[in-house]
Amino acid sequence: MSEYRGARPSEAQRRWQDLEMGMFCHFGMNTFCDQEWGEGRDSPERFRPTAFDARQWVRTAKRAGMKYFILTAKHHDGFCLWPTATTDYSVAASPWLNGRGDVVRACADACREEGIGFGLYLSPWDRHEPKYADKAAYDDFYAAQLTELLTGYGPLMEVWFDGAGSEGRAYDWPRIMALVRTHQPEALVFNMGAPTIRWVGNEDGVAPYPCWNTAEAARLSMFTHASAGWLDGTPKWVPAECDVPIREQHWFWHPGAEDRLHTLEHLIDVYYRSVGHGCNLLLNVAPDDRGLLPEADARRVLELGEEIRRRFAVPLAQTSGTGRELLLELGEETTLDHVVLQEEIRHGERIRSYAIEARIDGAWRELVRGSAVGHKKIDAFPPAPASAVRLRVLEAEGEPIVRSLRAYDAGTGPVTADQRRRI
Ligand code: FUL
Repeated sequence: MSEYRGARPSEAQRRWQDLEMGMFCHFGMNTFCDQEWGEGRDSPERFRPTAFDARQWVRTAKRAGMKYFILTAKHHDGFCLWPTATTDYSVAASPWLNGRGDVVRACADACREEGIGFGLYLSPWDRHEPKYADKAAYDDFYAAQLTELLTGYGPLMEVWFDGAGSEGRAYDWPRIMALVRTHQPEALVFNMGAPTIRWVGNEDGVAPYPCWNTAEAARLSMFTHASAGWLDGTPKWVPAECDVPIREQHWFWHPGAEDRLHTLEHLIDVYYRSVGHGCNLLLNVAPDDRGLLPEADARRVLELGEEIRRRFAVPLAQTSGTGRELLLELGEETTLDHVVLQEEIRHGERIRSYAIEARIDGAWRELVRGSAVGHKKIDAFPPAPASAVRLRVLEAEGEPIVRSLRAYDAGTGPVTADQRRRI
């Protein structure tokens, strides 16, 4: 058998991959101006949430099964959600709490109380700051902002660098990465600089299949096919994160746009094609101008969590093991419609192709075939009455090490040909 020579995750990456689902939270000046990309000219006067409650955001995330929460501390419009010393374009200049509020602090506290991970998004592109035109001056400015965030709010689990608007612009990445390493060595770095996680390449929340954890590059933004500039020719373990807003193409809240709220069915499909393809899902649920998650959005994300639990909390049976074949006896013949596979990724992603078979009336029948497993692969198929399930690894690099093979009867009914194609 060949030896596994591929990449392996760091401890921090492994922990992050186990989190599987996070909530993205776009909140800021845009929330009050019915826009997605402010130009940085809206007055801080407009930032006035009337019932701000970050606990409601974070509790909802937690109840929905999200294990981390990422806030836009500064979006492209340059408005800072914390009272920064770097600019007066921040919450400190707003009427909210007489300028004494701090959205970043409120979210950090709520995440700590609820016991979920906290991450921050700090847009490199800044449409407000005049220094943006002067590369060296802006690099200092950005480093100062990042330092405030890295040092003032406790442990950060992820730092999100958004490439949008930065196409063709160079920042001082060695300095930025040194700051992250010094102040938050455990934080995962999203897609720019020296990333430890990568963008999946679309804003639909879905990963292609296979989506290997090992990659050399990722797309920088929706506005270019260029990679983020970290391509150095060496394949690395950089798992993908799939981000998507719960309202179609609205990262920020807009009045009267409830009709864009994705259906539960759509979100479940997104889950299968993100987490079910071994990636993390970062689902954006945007607070409204009261500073609360809208009731309908909160309800929908809770329904999603509930449905995921309903389908996958209790397996019919499970096993783990090494080698090319793994048998899972189900005892009595029972109906199954899903198999969930996980590799022990601390040893890398070794499986290259596999088949899942079911013992039906004493004979083995193939249910599905796949390639990548990695952190997780969810396979759904038409309900089959079986007395056992068998994993057959068809191709592998090194000895396959399966963390778990689980069979489920999720009662989802027949799977359409279209769903099968997309699995
Ligand atoms: C994009 C941004 O331009 C959007 O406004 C949003 O923040 C999304 C997550 O990333 O690149």
